[in-house]
Amino acid sequence: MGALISVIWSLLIKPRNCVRRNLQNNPLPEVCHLCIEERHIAGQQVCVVGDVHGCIDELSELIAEAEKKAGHGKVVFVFVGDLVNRGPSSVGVVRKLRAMSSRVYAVRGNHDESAIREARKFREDNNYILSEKYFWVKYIENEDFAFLNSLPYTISLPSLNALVVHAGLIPGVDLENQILNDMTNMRNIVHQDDPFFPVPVLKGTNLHGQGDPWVSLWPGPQHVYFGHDARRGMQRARYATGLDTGCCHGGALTGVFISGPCSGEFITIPSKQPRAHA
Ligand SMILES: [Mn+2]
Repeated sequence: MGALISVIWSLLIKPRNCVRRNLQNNPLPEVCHLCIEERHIAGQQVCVVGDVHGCIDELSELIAEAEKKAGHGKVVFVFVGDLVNRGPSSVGVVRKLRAMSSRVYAVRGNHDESAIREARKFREDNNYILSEKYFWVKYIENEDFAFLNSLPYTISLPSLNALVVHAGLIPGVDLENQILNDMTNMRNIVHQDDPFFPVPVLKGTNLHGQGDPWVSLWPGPQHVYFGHDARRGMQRARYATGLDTGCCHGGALTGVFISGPCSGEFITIPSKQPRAHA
């Protein structure tokens, strides 16, 4: 019976969920869901870092602080995305992370996705008019562009039972069948009645006023580390940790160790950016 329901479910739901393109029409990365095996992080401590948004000084401080705790060259950093836009140096952040390549992983956020779109359009047509928010994409090199394009939608670390995504995930849906735009944008989940299915379908939304925080419905057992929700700020649920503490709005840049002797330790770098008006 379970198998039958699952087949019917996949026929009815999967074709709709299986969105193989993002809303920005960007090419998909070679790997949408990256898996970091235990051997890739052997002898290292993993530190997951919240939304950087071009805040290069705070990023440098956080990296230095993490290496002070765990040892120089002994930290693998995993970023929850939104590396760029808003802060003082998106190009600087991309270059710094590229320079640390073998010890840096990142998922893509909605700002990375839209920056890829703008960079792509500008590179196709140098007369393309960039809005002020994206002026910086004029200055990226081919390697910077390739770095942004390579960002996956999720990173899993099975040996740590951890999963990293920018915005959120719909419970009960395989990674391969998550909607790309949800993973970069959702904050809440709404329950939508579906005439073809006996129980309401869960849908992601980025609107704060609708539905429930997705974290409140995430059942584990994987622990999800995410960003994208500066308004809710630090979120610490049993199976999810939200790390967007609004660095670009004058808050802080937050990182947390998820392995090794420093496991569970947070690093908080106060922002140097002006406090945003509410
Ligand atoms: Mn975001």
